[in-house]
Amino acid sequence: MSASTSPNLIAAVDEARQWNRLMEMAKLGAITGSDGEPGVNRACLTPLDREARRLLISWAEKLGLTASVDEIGNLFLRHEGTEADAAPILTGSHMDTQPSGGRFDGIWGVIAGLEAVQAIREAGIATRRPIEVVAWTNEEGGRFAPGCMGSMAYSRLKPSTTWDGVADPEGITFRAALDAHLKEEADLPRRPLGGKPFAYVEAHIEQGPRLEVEEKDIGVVTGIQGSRWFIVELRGETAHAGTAPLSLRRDAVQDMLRAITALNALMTDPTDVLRFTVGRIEVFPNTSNSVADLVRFTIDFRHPDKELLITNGDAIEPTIRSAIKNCDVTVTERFHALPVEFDALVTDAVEDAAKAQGLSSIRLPSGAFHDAQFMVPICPTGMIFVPCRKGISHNPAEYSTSGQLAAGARVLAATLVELANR
Ligand code: HGY
Ligand code: MN
Ligand code: MN
Repeated sequence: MSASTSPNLIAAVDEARQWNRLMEMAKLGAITGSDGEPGVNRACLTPLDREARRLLISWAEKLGLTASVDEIGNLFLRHEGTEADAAPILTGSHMDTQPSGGRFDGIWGVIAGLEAVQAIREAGIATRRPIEVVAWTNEEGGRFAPGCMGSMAYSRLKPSTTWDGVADPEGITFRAALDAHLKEEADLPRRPLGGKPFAYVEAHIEQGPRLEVEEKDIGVVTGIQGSRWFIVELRGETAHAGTAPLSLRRDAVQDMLRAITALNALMTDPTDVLRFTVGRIEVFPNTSNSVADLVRFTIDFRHPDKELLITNGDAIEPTIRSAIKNCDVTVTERFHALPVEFDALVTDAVEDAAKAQGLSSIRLPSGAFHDAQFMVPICPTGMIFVPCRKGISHNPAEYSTSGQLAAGARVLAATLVELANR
């Protein structure tokens, strides 16, 4: 029997401890959804975010893990292996949430990483490679767009200064928020940006309905679909709602409607695979009796097929330009993540771990993006999904049971041991 299937490893994963930590974390930014469900609003680089990180560090340091932070705020909690300079196994996810977020998206992957490492240590299992639990900066892209800034910088896809000028709705720039954050965490050891992990495994709730519908315990994630984000700005002319003739108006709201109607036609997909969302609209001056002279709206476009992601994504700007009548328009792409396939080294290890523990599993792609998307170019990468109720996420009603989450943490623990001894 290999260490990764040892019963004392599986038994050392503590369902209640993991659940209690999740519920502790959920108090930091707790909100109540419209249907009374307990959710979380904990934006990145805020005092709440730092409070959550300190709580995580306190649990990790009690275990003997060492904390460090890189220049974009990614937080690492390191478990030493028998070979200190062997390439580490990385596991983790994000701690920031959507404004109307749930108690499990992202944070479970970080807590599961800690739970898995604690179980490995309590089971007395030596791993050749170090294991690092990571909490990535700004995965959600809610406060500062786009998402995945921490993992994009870590994997050297983009310099960590790329987003310095991005401002949040209050006008605070990412750079200002990050500098304040790093100052507050100046007591934590600083580590250079980047690294060369041997493998990366991320545990996450599915955020879709398949595992629940098909009554499967574990999702062996095969890859992630592509995502492209755009911001569209329409500039017209404000005027009096009671006196300005419609024929003379340069109404930014009317042109926005023309643009979105044309985009809906472009993005029509009878197979319902394509994802197209206008999630945020800003209107200025935003009064009922003045014509809008500025509208800013976001586009979140996703598809698993690279060609279609490119062609339809590239058609967005020309489609808008030909649909509008009176405004000037700028279309800026803010996020461009191509579809990725995960590495068999990790997907097979996940599937074998589930099988060895008598857990049912299916292979499936992820509709949501994750930091794992940006780890693919630098090391073998994979993900573990657990079911979530009705596939609901980015919503306070997001829910997975402590048993489902414990099963995920057990598969993660076994996968980490397997990879750490490769
Ligand atoms: O938007 C996403 O796919 C991720 O959940 N942040
Ligand atoms: Mn997530
Ligand atoms: Mn999310």
